[in-house]
Amino acid sequence: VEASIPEPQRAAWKKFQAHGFKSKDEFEKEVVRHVETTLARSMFNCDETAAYAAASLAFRDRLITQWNRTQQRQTFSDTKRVYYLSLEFLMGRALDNAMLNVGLKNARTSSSLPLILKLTASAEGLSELGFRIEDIIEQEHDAALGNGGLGRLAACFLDSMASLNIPAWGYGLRYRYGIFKQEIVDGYQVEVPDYWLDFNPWEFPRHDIVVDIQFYGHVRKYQDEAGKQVALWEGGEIVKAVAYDVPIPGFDTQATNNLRLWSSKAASGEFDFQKFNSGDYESSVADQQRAETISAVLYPNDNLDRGKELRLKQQYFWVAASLYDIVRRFKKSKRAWSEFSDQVAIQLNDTHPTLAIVELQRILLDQEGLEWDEAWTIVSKTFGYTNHTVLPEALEKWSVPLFQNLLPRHLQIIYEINLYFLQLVERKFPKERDLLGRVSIIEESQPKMVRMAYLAIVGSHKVNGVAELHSDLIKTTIFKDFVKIFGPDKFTNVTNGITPRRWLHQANPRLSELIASKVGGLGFLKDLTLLNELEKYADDKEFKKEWAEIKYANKVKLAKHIKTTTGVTVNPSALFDIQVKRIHEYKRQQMNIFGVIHRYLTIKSMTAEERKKLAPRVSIFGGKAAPGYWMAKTIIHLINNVGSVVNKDKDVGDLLKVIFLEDYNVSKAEVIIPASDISEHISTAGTEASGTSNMKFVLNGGLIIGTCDGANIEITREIGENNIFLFGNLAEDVEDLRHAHNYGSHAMDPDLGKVFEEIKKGTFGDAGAFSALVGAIEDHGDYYLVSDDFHSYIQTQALVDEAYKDQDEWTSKTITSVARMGFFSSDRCINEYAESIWNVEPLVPEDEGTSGLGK
Ligand code: GL9
Repeated sequence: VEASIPEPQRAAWKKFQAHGFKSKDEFEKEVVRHVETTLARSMFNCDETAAYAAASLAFRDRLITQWNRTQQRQTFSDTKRVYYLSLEFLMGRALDNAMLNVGLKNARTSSSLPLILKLTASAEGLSELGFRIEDIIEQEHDAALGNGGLGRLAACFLDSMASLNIPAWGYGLRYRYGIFKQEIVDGYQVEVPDYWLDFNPWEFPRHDIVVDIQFYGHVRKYQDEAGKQVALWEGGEIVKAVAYDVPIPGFDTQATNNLRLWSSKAASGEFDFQKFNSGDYESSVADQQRAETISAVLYPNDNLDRGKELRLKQQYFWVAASLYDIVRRFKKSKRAWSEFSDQVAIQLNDTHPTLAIVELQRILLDQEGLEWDEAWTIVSKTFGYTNHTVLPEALEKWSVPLFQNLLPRHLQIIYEINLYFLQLVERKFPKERDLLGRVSIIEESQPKMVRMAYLAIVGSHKVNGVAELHSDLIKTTIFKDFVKIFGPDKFTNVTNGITPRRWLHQANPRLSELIASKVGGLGFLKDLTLLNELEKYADDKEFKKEWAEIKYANKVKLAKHIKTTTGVTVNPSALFDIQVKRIHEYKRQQMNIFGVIHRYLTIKSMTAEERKKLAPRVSIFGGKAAPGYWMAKTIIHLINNVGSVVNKDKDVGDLLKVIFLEDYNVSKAEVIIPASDISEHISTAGTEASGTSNMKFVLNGGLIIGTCDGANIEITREIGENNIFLFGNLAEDVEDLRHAHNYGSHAMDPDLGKVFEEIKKGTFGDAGAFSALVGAIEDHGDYYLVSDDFHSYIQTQALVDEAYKDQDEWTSKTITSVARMGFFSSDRCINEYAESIWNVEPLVPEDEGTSGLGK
């Protein structure tokens, strides 16, 4: 309060406050100012990098004033806030998004035109200064602080929360190295560090917001004067958490939320001078480096828990700093502790932040002096937990000895939480002795383990899965006992969604504008269900022509990218078949490449006449394998080897090309997704919790081939069975099939058998390199049911070929599908969280409501 400007001086202040750009000139003026003053360059040495920097800084200045006002508004109105705790935020690029979201608000009228104008204005402004906006946008390095779907979902949620005016903060880690950059060398994946912070205009270091984080040490228990048992966590070491803020602008609103990322720093700040002066140079910097290691790297695993101590350190570091911040903010309101969960909702993105439950209980007990029950009531009303996988290898467990050493007080609290929980279970189900062992937060193994998902369930008021099938599966499999204990209402579903701003408007501007011309402007970007107006154009000749032209142009763009990055020429008229996602056996890229080999063998066996009838296809793959996931790396190797054989085979020509795109990431996805005809979402039924790229592909006018898994099921329900190519066994049959593989006879699919023979012959390079990949299916139980699904996969691909020959009908299907995709906006998703889990209301800025975009 002391820091605020006195009333009489505020008028002067307001007069000079920054606002959104009122005109193109104003934007240009700011770009030039940043080039000449901030960057200390001139028109004689302003390259694209400098132009990117200056344009970003110009928009950043605007963002930060919006950000400040949003924060003030939230503080004054004293409303409930949401805190989204995620170890991953896969943001991608920010400039394009900032250009879309930063307002020329005052210039708005009652049509959606100003929005389009605004973008044209930025583009024209840059062009007047001698730059192409596309090239400037390309200069930005992706913020790749995530692995895949889980991290990108968090980024979409931030966009939706800001756009819906929900007072929300993201909390994460500011990794010095994001997900590694992938290079393909001689067909193999090579990992290169992603040093992305060289120049990052989108973050604001807050050197005044620093939190001390404690590790190791011991717990001393004693009775205070009043006779109360007190626990003191003492000793150990301190690391500092420094806040970096990233503004998150909403679309068509002034609201700008905050993403706070923590960076670790040695407590002393500098290296130890005493050690330095006494000649101990090495250890003087060692402490500093050890502290900075905590936020140095993102763990590159997808759907896998590795249980490394540094990872647990990261988790506690981030959770403790975030909770300190949240509690400090709450305490400023001077409310009673009993009102905490009326003011604060914390969402746990997977089990990674589960320690937050324990940390809040510790703060309330040890620092604020609340009684256990009072504290626990507050804690368990505050948290919600989202589960993102049923794969057993991904469910986090931490060894008790590791915990004991690193976080001794937290381990005590976990034991106590478990004790009270097990007592409750025993009271409810006195006869079921086995149940206690099954649901205990502590697994009685050697060594004992803390089961983080169980802790998250016990400490949260709601648990949700991310698609209908997935939410049903967690209730009937991994968390079955907990449904019995807490009742079914604690468990719910929120089907994932994607932001249409990035995944339609930014990635596919021409399609977005064509849609806007038919559905009454860009309002569909705020209410995606408005897309259903498109359905009446599914048979409109003129519209279909434009629609198909845009798809073709997007394919030409991708073909150029393929040419420059791989040297291979592909025909944009061929069917583009795309599978881009993390490489994982459960996602079954191996089935796709086996299918490609089958296609190749078929082509080779045909006469020239027969070949003429075939539909040409380009099979495109992309995705990273975790560096330690050998089988996934073998799949990448096979794809590349098949490509190098097929792509130069004269018999094949344009009929088949096989491409592996290096270093798949968010900005590449924005080019790849709009260019697809068909995309593959072919996980073993019951393994892909939701998938979100399936939604992106359909929204961009591509059809999908997929299994009855994750959100594919709901996509089918929305767009209709005729508009999707479904195949394969159902989730309910998987267990029996696996059992039969292991205990019955397991006959290989004959077509797959031929594919394997060819691999073993050495057609695609040294057969030994692929023996484990083939062996996993032939000899080791085929856990992912590749052989079981292969026949129906091949048959369904043949249906795709047939359907693609009727271009007219194909185009109609894609239009109908897009028209029916309204449900999959992350706005819908966030509204569901807000209503059924967080109980928060939007806080609409007073000067809003003039855009004419509605809703
Ligand atoms: C994932 C699931 O595998 C996906 O099916 C789901 O769409 C996303 C978002 O809910 O979550 N769970 C998971 O661990 N990952 C997912 O993508 N992997 C990572 O991205 C680390």
